[in-house]
Amino acid sequence: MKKILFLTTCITAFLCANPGRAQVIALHEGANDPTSEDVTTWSVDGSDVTVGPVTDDLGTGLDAWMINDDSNTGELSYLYFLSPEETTSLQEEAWTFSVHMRVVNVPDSLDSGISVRITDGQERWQASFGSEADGDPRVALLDENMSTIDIGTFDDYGPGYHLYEWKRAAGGGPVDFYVDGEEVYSDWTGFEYTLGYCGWGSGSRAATGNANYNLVKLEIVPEPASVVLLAMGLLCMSCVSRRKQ
Ligand SMILES: [Ca+2]
Ligand SMILES: [Ca+2]
Repeated sequence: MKKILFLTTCITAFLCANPGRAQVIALHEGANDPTSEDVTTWSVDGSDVTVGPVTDDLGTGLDAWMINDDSNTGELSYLYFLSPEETTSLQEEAWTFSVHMRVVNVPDSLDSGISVRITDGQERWQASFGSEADGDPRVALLDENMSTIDIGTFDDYGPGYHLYEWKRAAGGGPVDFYVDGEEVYSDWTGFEYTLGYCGWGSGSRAATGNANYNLVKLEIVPEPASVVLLAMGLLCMSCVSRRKQ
């Protein structure tokens, strides 16, 4: 029984010290050039778009990487292609894809001039961004038929940086979409797609858009539930064992 109690104590202590240990799969940070970052080397897809570092953007203290598609001929995105193991992880485990960015032009028509997408080799969840005249962001998600989902407006959100998050629970299923920590669209089914990757930038030659990306991060977020259940089970066993003595 002492061994079980010791194990339970160790697991509980570990959980307290490591709540939800995450595994980062892809990362862009600040004004780093995406083609030469520490964690992830992003590949460039496209051309004829102005890109470059931005420091202390609007005096916010935030650094970013600018992707300014201002032509009807150019398009450029940064892509990270998942390994087979990472693709399987995205299909089976819980993950979050986070993008902290601002739409620069006001207003900016809502189209694929600013496009962010994530796929798990089976489904693709794609969002496009624009802005209203007063700077509030505009967001469009594509459904399983590649039609635009109306997720409402973001009045009073204002110009500047916002955190957009794609969150999926373990075991597959739909994605929930968050803006600044608030769940704004639930049970999002993406469209069928067989390549595993995440990408951000301009996804259209015809469309235009300018965005500054402070953060792009894809991470596996282990759900602590299974470990908690194990700890609880061990705790129960130790209690039963104690009663028997
Ligand atoms: Ca374009
Ligand atoms: Ca646009």
